[in-house]
Formats: sequence, structure tokens, C-alpha cells
Amino acid sequence: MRRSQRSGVLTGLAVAGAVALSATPALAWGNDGGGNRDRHREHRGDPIEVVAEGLEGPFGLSSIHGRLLVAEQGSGPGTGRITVVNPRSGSTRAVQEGLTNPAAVTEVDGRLAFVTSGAEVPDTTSVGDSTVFLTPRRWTGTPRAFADLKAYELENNPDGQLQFDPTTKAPLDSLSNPFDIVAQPGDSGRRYVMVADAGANDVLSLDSRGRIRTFFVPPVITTGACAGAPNNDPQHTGCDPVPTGLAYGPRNTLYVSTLTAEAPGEGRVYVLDARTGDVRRVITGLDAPTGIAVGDHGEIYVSEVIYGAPEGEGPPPPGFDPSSVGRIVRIDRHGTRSYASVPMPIGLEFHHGRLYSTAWSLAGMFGMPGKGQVVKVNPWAFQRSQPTTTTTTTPASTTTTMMGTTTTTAGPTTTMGPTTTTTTSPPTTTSTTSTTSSTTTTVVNT
Ligand SMILES: [Ca+2]
Ligand SMILES: [Ca+2]
Repeated sequence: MRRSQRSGVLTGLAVAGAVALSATPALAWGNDGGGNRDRHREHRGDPIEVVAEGLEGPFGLSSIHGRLLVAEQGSGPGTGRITVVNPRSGSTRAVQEGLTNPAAVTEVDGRLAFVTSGAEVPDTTSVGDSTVFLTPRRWTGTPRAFADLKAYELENNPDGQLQFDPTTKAPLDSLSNPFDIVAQPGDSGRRYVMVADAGANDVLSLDSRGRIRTFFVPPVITTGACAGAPNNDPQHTGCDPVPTGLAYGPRNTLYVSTLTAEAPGEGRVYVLDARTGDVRRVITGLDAPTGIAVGDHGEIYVSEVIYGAPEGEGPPPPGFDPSSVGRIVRIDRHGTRSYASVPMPIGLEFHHGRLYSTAWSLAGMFGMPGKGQVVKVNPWAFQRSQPTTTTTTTPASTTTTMMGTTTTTAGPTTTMGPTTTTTTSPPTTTSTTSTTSSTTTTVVNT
């Protein structure tokens, strides 16, 4: 997506949240998400258990040696951290501090490997962004830059999109913005880690010497709300795929979640042959996936961080509750879907037979510092039907900003909340202006 397009839903969410906060300072959390979730809940415990709290923008989550490691974005440059969570006691300990936008972390050869996101502006000069770092020893010590993903993008441009405006020479896409990293399972020879680069629209394979190879390039999406959507590269009309999450699965598979320009219903999961990168299967019908995990029985979990967020950039409806934003979708081996209401989840990890997730990952955008959590999502948190909390409002008009298209609709009824599958109906009134927003806060700088 070009910069002007990135404002979309997430900006709306941020603005909405800031306003909603004043209205609802005390947000309920830890309730059952509304409903007849489980008759035996008392015996089983809460469907969603808070494991650790007080985190600042927890994004990526991974399981290492009985611990959970969280990449905390922090509240600005130099405030990011890698934090170790003991899932039993809930204790937290920062093992890396002073980072800028760490997005995800894993362990390889007994050391931490983590990625830092790209700059907000898709420039070509920022130092230290879009980088894979390695720690010199187990978890601690001054990390060294291991691979420069932006340099690779500039040289190779795997998605073939126009990198610079031919006239102004300004960069178009965010050129690189790594959002997830996973270690290769087992002894996989020359490969070492895999990185999902949301800005470059690719999955990259790195070897132990930091050499980068393009592993998978998902296609631009041209269906649904993405059909005919303007792209910064006129030759690639549609939604950039934007890989956000990686997880290894059974039978030698690698799962890749793709945000798809935040277009509702157009998010996808690609199931790849983990050796060759060949596509075995595509799972469709997801809303802006930002993370993925695969369970012991081949079931998959996808986080949808902005699910249920009010569209547009105006204030949210009265009584809007930020805790209603976000959910995790479970898809079993037969394709049956169920849903757990988790506030703004991003990082997912299956650990010792249980699903763990980051929560309130975007709370900072709502002006709620330190609200980030790691939660355990128990199996009985998942329901076949959607959570039922809805807010219905009748605005005079609704301005929707999405994918660079501003739509103003004289509005009868807008329903917001987790029950709605927020579909972008084809705009009736459309002006294809570029909707630049200087106050944009983005999760995935695409
Ligand atoms: Ca693009
Ligand atoms: Ca590119």
C-alpha cells in the first residue's frame, strides 16, 4: 500500500480509541466476552486468562525453552524491548532494551534473533530499521545487525512493484517492514530463519551467514473490496498481500498470514511446502490477519487485530468499547471456524498444548499506556458464533477511508461490533482522492 492508503482502518481505530477512552475509562477485561461460552467454566477456569500485563505494544510472541518471549514495540524510538514471560508465574524480565520497533523474536543457535520494523515513511535512508538482529549470547548482550532487509529489497525487489515515483523519485511502498521471524525447525541445512516482510510483500529465507533469499511472494489480491483498488504501482491494481505472520505446521508446511491491505474478508493464509515454498493451499475469508499459530492437531489460529473496529476516521459511536476490537479465528482440520474475543491480538504461539496471544497490542494507539498483555486462550474460549456485543448507531453520514478511497455515504444504519463482518460494500459515492493523513499511526507499515 502506498502511504496514503495506510491511513485506512488503523487510523480510524486510533482516532476512535482516543475519543472512546474519555467516555469509557474503565474497560472491562477478562470477562467471558459475552455469552454462553461454557457451562463448565467454573471447573475449567476462565476462557481467557491473563498471563502477564503491563506490556507496551506487545507484538510478536514466541515460545522458547518453556518461556514466552514478547517483542514490545514500546512507546517510541528506543523504547522497544524483548521481554521474557514465565507463563506459570506471570513474571516478566526484559532481556533486550532500547530497541526501535521490534516486531518479532525467535531463538536460533541459542541466541535471540529479532526484527525491527521499517520506518514510518518509506524512505531509503533510515539506519537500523528493517533489520534482523542477533544477540551475541543467549538472549543478552548488544545485538548486532545480521541482515539488512531494505538493502535486499532495493537490490532485488521481489514483488516487482514500482519502488520509486518515476518523476519525483519519491519512494512509493514502504520498501521493507519485517513483521515476523521464525527459526527453521530441526536441522534444515542452509536455511536458518524465515522473515515475513510486510512492506516488501515477501517471505525471505536467511542462512546462518545472513544471506537472504526470496522464498515466497504472495500475489496482489484483486477480489472483493480489492478489485480495482488503486495501488501505488499502477501496474499492480488491487491490494498488496502484506505478509504478517509465520508458523510451521505438520507435514512440512509453513503457514503465512497476509493482511491484504486491511480489506475485510480478503485476508489470506498461504499454506506452503516448507522446503520449496510451493503453495499447497490458500485459506480465504479473513479480516486483516496479523498473526498465526498452528496447534498440535493441525488446527490453525489467526489473529485479527482490528476486527470490529469502527470504520472511518471520525469519533466512534457513543459507548464504543475498545475491548471489543479484535478476535482470534480458529480453523480446525475440517475447515470449521470458531472465534474467541480477545482485545487487539497480534502475536500467537502454541505452547505446551495451549494457545497464547498478545492482547491490547494497539492499546498505545488508544492512549492507554502499559495495557499490553499476554493471555492464555483456552479451547473453550472459542465459539462457533460471533460474540454478540454490538453497538448500533444512526449517523447522519459516514466517512470511510480505506485503501486510498474516500467514501461518503448518507448513512441509514451503521452497525459496529464483533457481530458484523465489516464488509466494504462497493462505494456508491466515491472520490478516488489520496487520503493523506499526517497523524497516521500504523501497525503494519506496508
Ligand atoms: Ca504496492
Ligand atoms: Ca518491492
